Amino acid sequence: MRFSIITVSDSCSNGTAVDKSGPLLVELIRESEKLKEAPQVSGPHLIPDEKEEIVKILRSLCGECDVIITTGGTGWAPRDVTPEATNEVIERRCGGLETAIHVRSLQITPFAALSRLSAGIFQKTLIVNFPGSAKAVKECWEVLETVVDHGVSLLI
Ligand code: MTE
Ligand code: CU1
Repeated sequence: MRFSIITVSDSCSNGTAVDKSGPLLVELIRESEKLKEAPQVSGPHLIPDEKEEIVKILRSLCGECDVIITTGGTGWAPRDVTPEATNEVIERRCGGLETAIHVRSLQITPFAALSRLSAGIFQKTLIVNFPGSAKAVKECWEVLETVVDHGVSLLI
């Protein structure tokens, strides 16, 4: 399975903060013991919180990977637009996956209610938004890693 990781963050993309979540997610995927086959992982690609830039990179990565995971930009701040960009690209919403992530996350923190994360399919590629913190990335990956092999096998 081919994964691409996108970190959506103004401060990380302009160099005023260091991206921790993107590299952590790459490592979690590479070291996953639940995936049936060794994954290929590209990224993290660093993108500012600009809807058109997010749409552009999502469209360009779709042809070349099975799963795109974004981290960041899912909250309530005015510049949090990752779900809107994702919704512009996807053809079919994966509401069950969104719910699974939310249910698990809410067992850990009530602040999970503040994420507007989206998940859906464009052609044969799954796109999933995770929140931006390293903690959230780890928790959300634990949900996705359990179902992603079976899910992606259905896309082909
Ligand atoms: N989900 C999980 N599993 N764990 C978390 O710590 N943090 C929440 C929420 N979802 C969190 C979580 C918080 S505090 C916010 S503000 C939102 O995700 C949005 O985060 P984002 O703007 O970085 O995407
Ligand atoms: Cu928060």
